[in-house]
Order: sequence, then C-alpha cells, then structure tokens
Amino acid sequence: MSDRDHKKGEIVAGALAPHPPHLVYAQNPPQNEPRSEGGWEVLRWGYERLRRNWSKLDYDVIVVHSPHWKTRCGTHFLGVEHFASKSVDPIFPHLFRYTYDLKVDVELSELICAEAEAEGLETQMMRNPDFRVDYGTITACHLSHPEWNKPIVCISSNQAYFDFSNEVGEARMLALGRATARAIENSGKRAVLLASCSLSHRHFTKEPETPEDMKHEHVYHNGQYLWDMKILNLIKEGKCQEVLDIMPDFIEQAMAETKDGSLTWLMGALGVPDYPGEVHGYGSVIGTGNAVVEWNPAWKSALNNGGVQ
Ligand code: 2XP
Ligand code: FE2
Repeated sequence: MSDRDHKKGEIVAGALAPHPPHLVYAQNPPQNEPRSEGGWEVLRWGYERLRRNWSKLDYDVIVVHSPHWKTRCGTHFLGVEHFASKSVDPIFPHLFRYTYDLKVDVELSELICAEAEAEGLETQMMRNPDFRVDYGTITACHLSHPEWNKPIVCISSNQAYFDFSNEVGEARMLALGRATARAIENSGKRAVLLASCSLSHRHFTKEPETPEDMKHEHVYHNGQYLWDMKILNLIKEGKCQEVLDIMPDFIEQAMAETKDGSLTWLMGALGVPDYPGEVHGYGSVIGTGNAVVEWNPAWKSALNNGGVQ
C-alpha cells in the first residue's frame, strides 16, 4: 500500500497543451532525430512558464487525452506498463522521429475506464505490448514534462462527434471528464491533466523549404483567429461554461481540433472552471491556432478567500 492510498486523490492542475510536432523539432531534444534552428519561440516560452509552475507542484501521474489516438468504437486506455519505440509523425516525418520510453499507470487507467463505463460510455483497455503510442500524447507530454519520470495515463479520442454530432460528442466528453475526476479522487493519487490539442486548425497546404523560417509563419485566416481570441478571452474571464455553450459552433467555424474532445474532457474533469485560466502563450503553427493554457483549482480557492493568485 502506498502512503497515498488512505488519502483522497486530487487533480492538482490541468492544461491545454497543443501538440504540433514543430514545437519539439524546434527544441532539438536528444530523443528527436531531425535538427532545427529553432522557431515558434512564443509558444515554446509559454510551455516554459507551464513547466516552471508545474515544477513547484507535487503530483504522481500525468493524464492525457489525445486527438491522434483515434479509436473507431468507444474510448480506449493504455493498459500496458511500459512502452518504448520510435514515434514518426505521419504528416511531418521530416520533423518528428522521436524515440520514447514511457511508463503507464495501469491501475489508474483501469479505474478511469471503470468509471467511464459507469457513465454509460463504451470503453476498452488496450493490452497490446507492441502498440505505438501516438505523437499527440508524446508531444504534449514532452513539452509539459520532458523528464519522463512520471507515469502517464493515455486516453483515446473516439468518433462520437463525427458519427453523431458535436452535441453528442460534447456530452460524452463531459461524462468522460466526470469519470476521470471521480477515478482520480478514489485512487488517492495527485494528477495533472493534459488536453493535447490546437484551437483553430486550418493548415497551410504548402510547407516552406525551411520549416522553421518564421517569416512564413502567420495566422491563416482572420475569422479563425477571432474565434480563437473569443475562446481564450472567455477562459481568461473564468467563463468555461460559455466556452462549452459555443463549442459546437467553434468546431464548425474554426475547423477546431477540439472536435476530438480533448478540451471538453479537460473542462469536465476540472468541474467546468469558473475561475480564470492562465494563457501562457498563443501562436500559429503552419497557420493553426495554438494556446498553452493552465488551470489550477487552488486559484479558485485563493479567489474565494480574497487571496492573490
Ligand atoms: O494536424 C495536426 O493535427 C497536427 N497535429 C499537426 C500540426 C500542426 C497542428 O496544429
Ligand atoms: Fe493534431
């Protein structure tokens, strides 16, 4: 029995953690083969601020929901304790060929899976030891905690938004968020959560010869940019219920990657924050809108007590 077992578990923080492989490429970590001259600094400095804040937190596990582990039926959870292999981005293999070696908290994965089932969701534990972990998971985890010394829980994105409607997808992701929060509480563990996704998601169709040549990087479409700012300003004002109210329209109008459910899952797990999220950085990557945003439930208590964040 660990000394956590008798305690109530807790979500200590959550983040919107976008996963363009460009951000890892630009950083030149030893795990990634291609070399770069940098680029996308404002976003990467945003991640730096997130890492600095999280280095002061005490937590056991990182729980991540990824748009690039797409499961045809229901929500799946990694159910093998150790994975080591090479992840190659299918669209950007020249930027991302990353050697990973990670541990999974299978116990917590199973608890979340069981709670999700209790919410009426279709679920499955993934037990194939040769499974290749998706790059959305690896990138968001690397950028938030490059030490890789904490186990992760990895949750797939299902097809509910695509097969039924955005509204059905949203309802299921809120249920998955509630299930995640309950399971963490019962586990006695302290967790941070990552919603691995971009906001607006219209890509450039041509890549510059030097991908990190920042004279080419810019917002693709002002309408998409204005949607991103609408969402981020609501988050900064602590109005996440309003974000959820307009999420189906945002998904359609901005081709948002939130259509895979990661951000709604996170908001559901955090109890739909009514306190400000901290936007650490915003920037475009091949024209898509990306923000690093942090929520810490302790900020809510500080606000209620009249304290300072
Ligand atoms: O296309 C995607 O979903 C990616 N993750 C690739 C790159 C940039 C996205 O924002
Ligand atoms: Fe993506």
